Amino acid sequence: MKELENNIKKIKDSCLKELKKARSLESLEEIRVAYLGRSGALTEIMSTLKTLSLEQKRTLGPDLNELKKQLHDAYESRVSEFEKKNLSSDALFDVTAYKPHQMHGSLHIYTHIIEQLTEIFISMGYTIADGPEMETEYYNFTTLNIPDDHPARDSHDTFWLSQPDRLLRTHTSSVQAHSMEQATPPLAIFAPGRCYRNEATDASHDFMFTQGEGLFVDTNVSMSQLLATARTFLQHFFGKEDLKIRVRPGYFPFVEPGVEIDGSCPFCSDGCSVCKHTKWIELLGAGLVHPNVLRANGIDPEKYSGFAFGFGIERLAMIKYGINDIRLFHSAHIPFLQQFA
Ligand code: FA5
Repeated sequence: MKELENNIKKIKDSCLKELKKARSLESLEEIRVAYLGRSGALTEIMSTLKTLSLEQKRTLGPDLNELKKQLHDAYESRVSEFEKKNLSSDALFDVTAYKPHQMHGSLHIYTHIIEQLTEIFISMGYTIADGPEMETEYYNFTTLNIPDDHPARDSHDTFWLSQPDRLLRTHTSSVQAHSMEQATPPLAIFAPGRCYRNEATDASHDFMFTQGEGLFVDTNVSMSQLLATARTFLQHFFGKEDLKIRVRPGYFPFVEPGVEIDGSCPFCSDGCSVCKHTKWIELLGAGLVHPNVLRANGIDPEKYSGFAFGFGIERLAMIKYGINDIRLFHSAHIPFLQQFA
């Protein structure tokens, strides 16, 4: 009898303790089954009552019934605590709540600019091309008539990767060879994309920036076609029909002759701060595709010729929108970005 009473006390204490410690409705249910369920500890003890004497039954019977009720009440009260808690967290979530100054996401200026550029080139019959940002020396330099020992390699401040013969492309001119490999002339591609140079950053230089590259290869391609294309593109981009261009000699190993193309300042006719009072702004590097580049990509330079041009996309956007620091582009500076929403 004494042992039975001890067991009953143990069951009571451990059940109440476990109910108190329970952290979920699931564990409460497990405790209920373990003590009050059909083969639970308390139920089993109750079933031994029948083996006791009448007098013992009279003493223990009501006690066990009282304990059963007590444990059941303790269980119910913990369940309702959990239910209340869940209800109150649901109540905090009001799907109809309206937050008056909610911030809206918007397209990034890169997306806007690249869309503008691609639309212009598509309207001129160009295809949009893409190439890898992690390049080989071959596509970034060698096939572009920049052999191993060429000094132009130094001017590109290359990020070399730890994998052999892998680098982050320094310009989108690397897409030229990929495109020529995939198609036979005539071909007209425009390739916008990210480039990397291991340079100190300042208001007009970044270590990561974007360029746009144009390439046109056909029979009898001439400098006048290049200039007409450049002018048409710049007039559309700046929304200025009377924008003029001027050409200066320039050197890029993959074009011959090479030129730098300036545009007349889209904001003034007699000098302003944008053009540094010169009335002209440097906009594109360009030229006729070097015969070595055509040859390296399986195109006969006796039969075909081409032109190529390239420019910094941020620099064009900075001129168009009066942005004074290139680092703002990937600064995640919300007030800056919202201006282009
Ligand atoms: C080139 O990269 C040539 N591939 C362009 C080209 C293509 C010439 C086809 C001829 C024919 P350059 O190194 O000058 O050229 O870079 C072109 C433009 O990229 C620059 O005028 C500038 O607008 C932009 N650019 C270059 N370096 C940076 C930099 N660190 N940060 C931001 N923009 C840059």
